[in-house]
Amino acid sequence: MLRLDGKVFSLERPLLMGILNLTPDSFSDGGLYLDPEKALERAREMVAEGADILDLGAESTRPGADPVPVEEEKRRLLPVLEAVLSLGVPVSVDTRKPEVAEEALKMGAHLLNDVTGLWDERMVALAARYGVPAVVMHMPVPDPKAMMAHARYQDVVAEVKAFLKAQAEKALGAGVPQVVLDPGFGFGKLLEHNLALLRRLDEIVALGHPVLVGLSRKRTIGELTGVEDPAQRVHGSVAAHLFAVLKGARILRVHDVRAHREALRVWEALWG
Ligand code: HH2
Repeated sequence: MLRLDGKVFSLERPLLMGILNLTPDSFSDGGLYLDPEKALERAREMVAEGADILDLGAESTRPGADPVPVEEEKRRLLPVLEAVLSLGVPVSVDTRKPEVAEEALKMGAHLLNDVTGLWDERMVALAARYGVPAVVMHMPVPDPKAMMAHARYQDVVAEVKAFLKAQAEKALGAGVPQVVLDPGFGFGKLLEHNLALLRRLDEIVALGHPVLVGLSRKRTIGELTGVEDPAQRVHGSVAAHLFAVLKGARILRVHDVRAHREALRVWEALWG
């Protein structure tokens, strides 16, 4: 189960985390939601389409992305966060900066999504102090600019699993109430690594924490389908995510909430 915002999600049914990128340069939707009005409209739409959680990010972490200064990230994020917190669904904040995370948690964000796997000890301390669960995601180095140069593994599943286990234990030992594990698809990983992680996702699920996957519109989907435009990669994304659910994933981080909600309805009817 997952406790968020005073609610308990049993995780018998997978949850959909709707992505809201408040950036000019995200790989699939950069610039669409820079205007706070448009961002709020999209947040409302995702809730209506069936999002269980909203994930707000104001810095692209695509391969090679330039870092965004703290003040700029806060300027993009905080006004929209305030409005989205009133929509009645749990809100996650996607940031790797403790200064941004602290402001967001003070305002009432319910989940900390740090793509660096809580590399900075201050992130662990913040999740513990504010009593919120944290997503522990794998990336080989905590730097989107440099990560693809580190896409070298002997056994990617074993290495990712060992990292997640160690970071989860550290966080829980420091008082973080719960962790969600994420293999970090595309973060310092090539197609072969992403496929191995998906095929053997059950090995990460076996660590005993809820598992989140984020393959939405990513390059892996483009490579498998031949679809160049990330915004058109919805069908491949749904297929990959349903496979992840079969392997035990319980949270899907997606741009296309409606398509995933419809797919999950069919899936759930079949599985009972
Ligand atoms: N992927 C992205 C960003 N945050 N967080 C988690 N936990 N897992 C992911 O796989 C993940 C993530 C990248 O996707 P997106 O936010 O659409 O793009 P960008 O980083 O360009 O804004």
